[in-house]
Amino acid sequence: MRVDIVSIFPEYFAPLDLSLVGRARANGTLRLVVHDLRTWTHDVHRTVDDTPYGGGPGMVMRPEPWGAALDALAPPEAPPPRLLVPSPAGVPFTQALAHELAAEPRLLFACGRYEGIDQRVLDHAATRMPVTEVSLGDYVLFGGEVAVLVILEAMTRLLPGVLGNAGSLDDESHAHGLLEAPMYTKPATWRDLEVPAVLRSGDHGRIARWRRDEALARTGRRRPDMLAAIDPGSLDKRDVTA
Ligand code: 6GU
Repeated sequence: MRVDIVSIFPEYFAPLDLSLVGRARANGTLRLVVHDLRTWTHDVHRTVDDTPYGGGPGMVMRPEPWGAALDALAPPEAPPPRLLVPSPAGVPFTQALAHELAAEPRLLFACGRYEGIDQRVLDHAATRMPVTEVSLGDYVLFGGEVAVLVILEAMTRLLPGVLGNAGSLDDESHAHGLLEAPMYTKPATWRDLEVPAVLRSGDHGRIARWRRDEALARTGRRRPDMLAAIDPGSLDKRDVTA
């Protein structure tokens, strides 16, 4: 997959050289290029923002540098990328959206700062390519850079060949609309705390049943919204949701 990122803080993306995202880049699974928005400014101050029409606090990103950046990175004659714009006003980022993005051939992230990007940039881009404004959750960040790190990490681990044990995608939290059951490793006793005996029983049927019950109970306690959204047809009669 090819990914371009445009930001006024390209240094924010240094962590993308580390860990499994770094390995996906090194082996070519993920072709990622970070661009400085100020490349597309032409004044001596390399201005990217201005005061909002209609008044109000803060600054808005001017359309000209963004227009030039998108023209350069998504030229009208080439197959368009999917444009992602992190914003607290976007649609919620979910595991389902991460799967969607992992299946795209090309993504382009436009990181806004301040009060956001002049809306005409997104309206114009939408005449050329699919545009999705995406939010991490109900809180406000200074800008989209950290959101892009989060989105890329969630997406990269879904790319074919990135996870050594692809089975780990199967049980994890959010894979089936439930939170994952607690996990344990050796030693069996630590500071007088025991690993649940069922997990040491070798009885794979009982273990699966225990994990399913724990996942349901934990989801009910922590995320009643997720439990309420489960298709009742996906529950079986042994499922207890206490
Ligand atoms: Cl994607 N961007 C910003 N600036 N703030 C956010 C966000 C994104 N998601 C939650 N808060």
